[in-house]
Order: sequence, then structure tokens, then C-alpha cells
Amino acid sequence: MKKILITGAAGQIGSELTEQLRNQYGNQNVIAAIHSNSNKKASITKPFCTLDIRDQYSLQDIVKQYEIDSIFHLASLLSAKAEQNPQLAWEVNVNGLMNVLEVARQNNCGIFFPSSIGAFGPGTPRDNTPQITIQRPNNIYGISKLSGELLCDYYYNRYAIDTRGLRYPGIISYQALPGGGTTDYAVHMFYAALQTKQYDCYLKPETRLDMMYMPDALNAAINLMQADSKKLQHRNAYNVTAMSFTPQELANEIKKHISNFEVNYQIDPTRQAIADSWPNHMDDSAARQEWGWQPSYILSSMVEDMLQQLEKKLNN
Ligand code: AKB
Repeated sequence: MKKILITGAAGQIGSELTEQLRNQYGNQNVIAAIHSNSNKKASITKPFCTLDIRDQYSLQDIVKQYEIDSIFHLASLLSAKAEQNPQLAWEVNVNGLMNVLEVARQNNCGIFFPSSIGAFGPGTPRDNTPQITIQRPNNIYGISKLSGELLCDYYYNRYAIDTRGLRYPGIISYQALPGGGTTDYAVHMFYAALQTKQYDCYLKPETRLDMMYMPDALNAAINLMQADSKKLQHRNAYNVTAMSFTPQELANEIKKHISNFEVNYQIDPTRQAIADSWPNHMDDSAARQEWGWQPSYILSSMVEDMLQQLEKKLNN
């Protein structure tokens, strides 16, 4: 990787990935693409450009102008937001990815594509979910992510485009907020614990899902993109996880630090149905074996660090 483009660079993962890649590859070599309507334009540092991922011609211009050879394609609607507008979700998540793949084919770029635990469905085994298994998602986000995995396979097999992907679990971070996801509760709970000491959770207390702390999510993407291509048997997309917990278990861990924190449950049927169709815990042994995936944070160390970092951020 010499010249990198990050789409969705103002998002939860994109903003921190931009920073980390700039530290490794140099500021001038990492171009942040943000949506023209983004309210974060003022805080994005150069070099950056505005891009609607549905516009293939603008993407082509940007890739040519900056002589891009690698694209981290993070622009996407998350699960709950996608369910509110399925047509837009298809345009952004599937047609947007097609644009990236086509431009990558014409300019010989490598691609990182984030799939998700959402690419599974209610028929998938929920415990120790295998790398290769039944995938029949029943919401538009899952359908778009599964389509993305298949499109990436297709461009690799048909055109030898170096596509690589991960099935991300819920991502927990303190810098940019997630927006429109089902796992967002896990981030919101920390803000509430520090600010109001009370949180109304929209998922049931026993809803178990895979999760990961942001430093591990960033390392996973970068390590996969730096891995030896010949070793990648399951390139699109690898199961990766770091921990698996329920809202109640997260609340209990936070209470070890903030004893008067209270959580109530007011279930949102849409997000609960989405979460109920996702795995409890994925088997990520293929990622461990093929490119050395190894997370650093478990639940207790993540909660401790999150509370410290978020408290500092809120005090500033
Ligand atoms: C979401 O909740 O939609 C995302 C995901 C797990 O893909 N965080």
C-alpha cells in the first residue's frame, strides 16, 4: 500500500483508521473521503475530498488524481438505519461497493471491505458460528453485506482484484460515535454511565453479541491488508471477534467502576429482531491461522480503558 483512499472517513471506524494509517504511511499518502453532507467537514484534516459513493465518476477522478492503489471502503449505512430506508441502503451499500470494485478494476487497486456479523441470519448456528456456514440474512443490511462478500469474491476470481474483508462485530470506541447500528447501545451505555448514571437499553438484557474495542478493529483491518495474499484462503470475509457479552454483563462490568449506574430496558422491536438474527459468538480461527489475528482487549480491559478515555474526553 502506497497511496490509500478511505471512504466513510468521518465515521466511527473511518475517522480513527485515517489517523492510524496516516501515522504509518504518512499524512500525504492517506486521503480521507467524506460525504458532502457530513457535519464533520470542519474537523477533517487534509488531504481530504468530498464524495458520494453512489457517484462512480467522482470516485474515478479521485482515484486518478491521487494515484490511489488501495481503498478502505467504509462508507455504509448501518443495520437499524438501513432498515428505515432499504432502497437507500441498497444504493449505498451495494451499488456503492460496485462503484468501488469497478474503479479498483480499472486502476488496479486493492480493496478492504468491512462485512459484519449482520451477514449471517436466523438459520445460522449461533454459537461458535463457523467461517463457512448458512447465510440467509433477513434484513436489508445483512443482505447488502452478504452481497458485498460475494461481489468481492467475484472481482477477485474474475478480475484478480485484491479484495479482502472482515466480518466485524459491534465496535466500541470513544472518539466518533457510531450511527444507526444495532450494537450502538454498547457505546451509548458508557456515555450514560459517566454523564447521567442511567441508561435505557433498547435490547433485552440477555441479548448476546460479539464485540470488539476499536484498537483491535483498526489492527485487524491493517494487518489483513498487509498480510501475504497467498495465505488468504477465506479473503472475503473473515470472522473476527474479541469478546461476546450481553447488555446486562456490560452494565455489571461498568458498575464495578461506577456503582450507582442503573440500566433499564425499553425494547425497540426492530433492533431486537435484528440482534436476534445475529450470532452469539463467532469462530474466528480461520483469521487466527491464515494471517495471525489476535485481539488485545477482553471485556474487563476494554471497559477500564473506555471509562478512562471517555472521562478525559468529556472533561475536555
Ligand atoms: C450494526 O450494529 O449495524 C453494526 C454491525 C454489527 O455491523 N455495528
